[in-house]
Amino acid sequence: MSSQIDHLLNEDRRFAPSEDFAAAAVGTADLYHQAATDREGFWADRARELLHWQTPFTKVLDWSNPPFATWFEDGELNVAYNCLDRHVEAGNGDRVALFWEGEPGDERRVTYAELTDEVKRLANVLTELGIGRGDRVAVYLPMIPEAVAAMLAVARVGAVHSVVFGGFSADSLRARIDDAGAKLVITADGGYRKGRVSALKPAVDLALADRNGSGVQETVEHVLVVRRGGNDVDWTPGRDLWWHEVVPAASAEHEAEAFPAENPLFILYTSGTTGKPKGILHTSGGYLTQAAFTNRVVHDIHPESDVYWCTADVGWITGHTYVTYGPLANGATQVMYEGTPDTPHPGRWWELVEKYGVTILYTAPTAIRSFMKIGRQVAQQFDLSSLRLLGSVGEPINPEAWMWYRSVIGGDRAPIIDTWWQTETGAMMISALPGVTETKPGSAQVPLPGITVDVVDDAGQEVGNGNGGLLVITEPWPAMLRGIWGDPDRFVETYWDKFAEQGFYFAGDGARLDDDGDVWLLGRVDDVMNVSGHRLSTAEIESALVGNEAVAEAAVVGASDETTGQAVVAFVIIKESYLKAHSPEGLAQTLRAWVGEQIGPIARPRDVYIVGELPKTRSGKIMRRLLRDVAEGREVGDTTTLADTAVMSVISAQVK
Ligand code: 6R9
Repeated sequence: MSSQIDHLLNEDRRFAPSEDFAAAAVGTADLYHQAATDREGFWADRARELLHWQTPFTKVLDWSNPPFATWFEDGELNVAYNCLDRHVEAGNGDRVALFWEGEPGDERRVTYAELTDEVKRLANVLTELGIGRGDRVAVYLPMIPEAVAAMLAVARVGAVHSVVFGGFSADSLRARIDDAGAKLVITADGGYRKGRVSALKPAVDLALADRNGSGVQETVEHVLVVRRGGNDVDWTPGRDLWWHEVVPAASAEHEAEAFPAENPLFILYTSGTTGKPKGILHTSGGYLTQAAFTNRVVHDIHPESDVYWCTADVGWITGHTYVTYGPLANGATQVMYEGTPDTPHPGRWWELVEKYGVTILYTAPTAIRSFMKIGRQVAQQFDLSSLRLLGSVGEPINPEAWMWYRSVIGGDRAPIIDTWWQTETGAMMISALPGVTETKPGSAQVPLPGITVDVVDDAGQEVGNGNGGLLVITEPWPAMLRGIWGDPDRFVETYWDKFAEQGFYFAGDGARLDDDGDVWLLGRVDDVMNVSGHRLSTAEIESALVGNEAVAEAAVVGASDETTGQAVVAFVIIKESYLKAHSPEGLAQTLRAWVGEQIGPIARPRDVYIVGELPKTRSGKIMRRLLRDVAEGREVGDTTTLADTAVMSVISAQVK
């Protein structure tokens, strides 16, 4: 990492916004001044200005019982009303909410009036199915308008959604359904991926397959199925319902009830340092305020004229905040694309930018790097001149990728915002304001107005400009997670115990402050990997590996990878009993596929190395640092704390 830091420190290119951009920008320097003078008052103003409250709040932040915060506690609102009805009531019902494009090229234009109508009908269906305030609904859908409608309808009736990424396996889905105790699953027969239909319903059927004797009480009563892929599906009468049969038949009259600001809005599972994913809990008023505010000022949304496109799947936090909630709360028009970037041809994204006249593009560094790899001529076949702002999220963006993005995609004209945040923070925390900040390639730069962060050492002391340490958030923020579903102790332990004395939130990221005090993110400091902008835990993949009959022990590391940022590399010890009865040939491939089936294709290791031993300390802790050296082809670092110092040369030889 030190060569990376040196490299970043030598980065002295600067890009100021153009005068025209700055003059028209929604976010102005004034916001920083307001927030610095009265932080809570600043957020209260944003909440009033950006949202409709059925009952206005009188309290802003309650931090009397840290780390459990409440924001706008005595206010009441309906999240779906804020994202839909009020735009229709304001006369913007004909505005396109979604320019949806299916992977095979089919298209749907969904206006605000149409989306509102669909959500009202679905809300009535949910009520008929017994879903009400506080009930959990799992959503397991492809990137189709129904995914957005499902989230909003669940929110509209005061229930809680748990969106599970469609690329996750039946096992992962089951774990999430069980943890949340979902009563309903909303899914599709299948969706298009890489040129063919990828089925979803069978995974739901498998997840809900008879669990008698498993000790798990089945909570799911119904499965609502969207027809998208047209693939054959099994059907459980009484449990399964077709969306196209029940939703259009339901009434389009639905009054949006007011719910308290702290009513839970969603649970979203993310990887932590243990094997069990954490259900991050978000609530309504504070979350929606910060989602709408950051989308408005960082993405510089002008709802009347912009065509915005966030390429994230709604299965991730970026899709929650910057596909569903932020842009719809702001009444923006957006593009939603079902498929993969290279199907049916490698220029598909750029074709969509040209076709819809996309003005704002928000995507991940891994995508930019893979476009870099195929060469600029692919993107340059399309007219990208509509783009006026580019965004990045999910992992550090290296200066080369930043410069390529700026010049090839942005025509050296569009500012780039590099936005740091997490599932837990709910919305952006550190980012330039595109009309204000002079940007630096590779740095996320400054906390947003109303957000306070710092970089500290292990003891919680400020490191000061020019130094590196751990990123912390020093004051509560409106969209902060309210807990981990069902596990308040883990919430405190994971994020707050490390700096309990100072009351800081520990983000799990390393960071450095440059001489101007700007923040440079340096990646995770825990056992969480970031593969193509997706968080994966080493422990989760290790536990999948040892679940295979052949594996005795496994250690997983994230090794740096040119395209995906990090790649999963596994070191496994095979059981002797297995080797007596089977040949080890092809086993590495089998184990790669196994992990893909257990967790999902994104977790499939790039490499599986079969080794005789793993490097352990005297207390039995696996030294992943040394394995990372091997995986990255470096000379192995200090081995003196190993119980057996010879083990690394054996492993290195076995890997070669
Ligand atoms: C939004 C999202 C969070 C982790 C986070 C950090 C990394 C996200 C980043 C970034 C550097 C950025 N991360 N944005 N690192 N620069 N602009 O990605 O949420 O999936 O929970 O991941 O991603 O390591 O801690 P999530």
